[in-house]
Amino acid sequence: MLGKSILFLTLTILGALADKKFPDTFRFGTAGASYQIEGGWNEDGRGVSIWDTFVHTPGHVKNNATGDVASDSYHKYKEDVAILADLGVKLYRFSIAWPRILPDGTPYKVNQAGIDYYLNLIKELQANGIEPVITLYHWDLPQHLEDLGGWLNPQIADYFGDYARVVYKALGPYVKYWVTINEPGTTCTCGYGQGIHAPGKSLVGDGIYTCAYNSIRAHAKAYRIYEEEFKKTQGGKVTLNIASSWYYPKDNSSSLDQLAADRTFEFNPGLYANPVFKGNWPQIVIDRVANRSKLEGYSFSRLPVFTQEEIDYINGTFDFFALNIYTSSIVEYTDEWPISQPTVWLDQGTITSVDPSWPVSESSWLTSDPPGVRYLLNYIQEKYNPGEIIITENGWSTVPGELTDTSRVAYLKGYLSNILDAIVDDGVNVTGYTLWSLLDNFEWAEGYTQRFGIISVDFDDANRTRTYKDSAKWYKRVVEARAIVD
Ligand code: GBH
Repeated sequence: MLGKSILFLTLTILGALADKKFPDTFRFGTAGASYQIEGGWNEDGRGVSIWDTFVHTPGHVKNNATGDVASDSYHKYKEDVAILADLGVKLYRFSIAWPRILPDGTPYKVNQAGIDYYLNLIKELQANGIEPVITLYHWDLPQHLEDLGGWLNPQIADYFGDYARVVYKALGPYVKYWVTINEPGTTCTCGYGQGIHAPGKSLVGDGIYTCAYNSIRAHAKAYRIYEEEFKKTQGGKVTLNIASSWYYPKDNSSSLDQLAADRTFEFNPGLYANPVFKGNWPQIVIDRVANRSKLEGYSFSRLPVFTQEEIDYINGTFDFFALNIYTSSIVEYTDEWPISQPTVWLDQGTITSVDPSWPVSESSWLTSDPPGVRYLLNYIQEKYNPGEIIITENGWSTVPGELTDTSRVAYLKGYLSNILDAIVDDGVNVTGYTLWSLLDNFEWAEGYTQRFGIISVDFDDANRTRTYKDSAKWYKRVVEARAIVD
């Protein structure tokens, strides 16, 4: 009798699970980025980017791999779109290579061949009922602009604005979703802080903040240009995207750990989200950097000060929240670190770790904690009230050649079902999800040692043959059912 009722209960719960559907307002998709997939690095008038320079200098990337050919999507985009169509997805997020459009980054010379490539890609997508979500900047800065100081040069905001205008003009009639800058936090931390990404600068005490300041100003410029010159006729939406983990306090009952978790949020996603969604840097960041700068002997704060005019110009430059979420982190309070060589991590002043029970991917930084995404979505909705949230990246890395990618399916199943709960049970307005990534691709400093694709790419084959992994077959069924399937 008991056995029967348990069976009945189980079936009822399973039935309810299968009934839980992603609403019509929600669209599935996949994502990628120009330098990671295109190749064709010196074809048809494309200029040189900081990643070309970085990878062509030995010692920067595992096995000295390059994106010269990458997944060859510059030539194989039609095949890629056919895969997207087969998967049944409705969104495809890709980025524009700035030096393909403006070879040296400046608008005096527009490379029509570059524009045509993206026009053709968009045409192919739309013929298959797939909507483009376009990132203007996913890290391939024209080398000429880096020679001028890159993201440390305040004028980068004007250069970026001019570039954005050229792209809006050429592609805007066909595009409704724009992301200005992909994860400025990663550019600033990895490119101008740790030096592990192009342009390879290690400026951990101040360069990261200068880069953050200029990235936010550049984003705002591109947003305002769209708003003033294109929005009325093109009717699209613009935002920047922000990578965030979910931050748990180490001890739930410790208010100091809770304080530390909040502070870690503000020093990472908050540094970029606050100026755009609320106005100015997070106060806790302003206070802490000013205080430590003073103790270090500075007469000013290492965190650049926004003028009131800048605060007003930047505040509100979003039409939705674009979130990249991969993992969670556990945060512990600690006493103030002693004064020594300044770094943003000393400014933050917390201890972070991961739970040993969380599955670890091929990339050691990436562990799986599915409930984290539900907490984070609720937190973002509440804190920033963005109206609409699109998850522009979420994914998992496995070893090269693995087609039976059980760990990726487990990861995606966990994250997607928590996203579904956030939408259905908590009422968070998530309208899209572009899984990272469609294809195996050039994973930055890791080269080709880690594979994020749901489609495998054979990088030893000149043809860059594409093969479905189990996760792609699974995702296709999810998209079709609009529900979590086994
Ligand atoms: C995304 O960043 C990127 O937008 C995308 O291009 C990339 O392919 C994808 O992730 C997968 O990595 O080496 O320990 O210092 C996600 C945020 C920030 C996570 C940099 C990895 C380096 C960690 N990433 N971080 S470590």
